[in-house]
Amino acid sequence: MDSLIQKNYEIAKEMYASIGVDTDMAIQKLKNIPVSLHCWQGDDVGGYDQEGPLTGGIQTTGNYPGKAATPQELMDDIDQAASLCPGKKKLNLHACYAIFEDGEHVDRDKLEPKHFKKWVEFAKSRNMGIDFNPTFFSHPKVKDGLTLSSPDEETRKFWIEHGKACIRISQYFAEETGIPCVMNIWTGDGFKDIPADRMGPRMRYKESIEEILSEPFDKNKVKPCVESKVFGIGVESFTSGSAEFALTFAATHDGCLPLMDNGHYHPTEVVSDKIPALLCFYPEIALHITRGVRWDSDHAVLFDDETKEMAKEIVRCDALERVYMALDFFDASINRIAAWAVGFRSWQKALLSALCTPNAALKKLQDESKFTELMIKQEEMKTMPFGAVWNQYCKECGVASDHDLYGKISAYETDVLAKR
Ligand SMILES: [Mn+2]
Repeated sequence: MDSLIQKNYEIAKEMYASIGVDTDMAIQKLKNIPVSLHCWQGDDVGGYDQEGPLTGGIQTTGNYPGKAATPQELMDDIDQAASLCPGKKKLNLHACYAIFEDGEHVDRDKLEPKHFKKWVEFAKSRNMGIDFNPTFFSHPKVKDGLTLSSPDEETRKFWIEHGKACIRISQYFAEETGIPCVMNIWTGDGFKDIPADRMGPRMRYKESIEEILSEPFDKNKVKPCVESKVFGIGVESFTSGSAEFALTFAATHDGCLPLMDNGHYHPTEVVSDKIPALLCFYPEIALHITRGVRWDSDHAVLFDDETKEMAKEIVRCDALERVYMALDFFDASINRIAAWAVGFRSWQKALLSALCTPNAALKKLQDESKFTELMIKQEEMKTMPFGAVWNQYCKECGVASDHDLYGKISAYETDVLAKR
């Protein structure tokens, strides 16, 4: 198989060279681009700090056996998933994944770096940076579906303190790993039915985030983001953190980045088109890469047209250093390791495919209004031997080919997951 991959790659390399693409360079480049792997695919967004249901208008569907039930199981599963993913990884944690020891337990407003020490050890020994997310859901102090935009002062205060604690923890992650920590603020705050006041909750949300960001931090180490959402389950009519709210907040607050999750827009909107629009104004932006099916269903990312288009925009805008890329999905209806691996690999494929595209030549055709030629050239790209380049990349990274992926996942399921 190895010699077949090599032979195929040599031919593919020549074919790409004929259209001005250096596939060796594309492969080398992709090896150093970090993509954040989200811990919450492994246990259906469960976490360890409370026993209640998943709230915040999000839902994990399915009950595939073998879910990670402890921090150790989750770490083992992340290791297994990472071993199947080519390329550079970062670890993405939610605050609800705090690891308490010796019977200690603190509420979310009192979280400290020490509660994430084990995760830091895990990440450091694997040369991974850490991204972080305050958890503004799945908690008894979410009052009537509201947190940072609640009219109840005590509720709002609690969640502000949680946000501030998370800034301190993010700074700790950056200092320990030597890699900046992207800290994303998202709440499911909103209303099921038509509100009588839309501005009130948004003003409170704005002031709450401002209070969180008043916690001192080093802007080179902590990258706070605001993530918007159009609706959630039980939050169909209004969200405090709408697209306009989040974008404008980031635009008007120094050091704050907008974060776009491609499951968080009306189904016919595409984030690929929003990426270059934001890059005209923001020095840096952040992404949550997912696959929504009719709604924010958080299916595992596939190598589909919109995924490819998003990667193309990042690459052809020469913005790989300006876009923080993280995965965000949770499918419990399939093997969770497979969900992670297929999702991560699909995004890697999309990036590699974008790096194997003669972007400058295609742009030139557009600028010269040669639209017939542009259409034909863009169609030609679709049948180039990309699979051969992908197989070579996986081989160089020492991970399974697509052909061997299921066997590896199946073996881990038999040896580990089935015994839980
Ligand atoms: Mn998201």
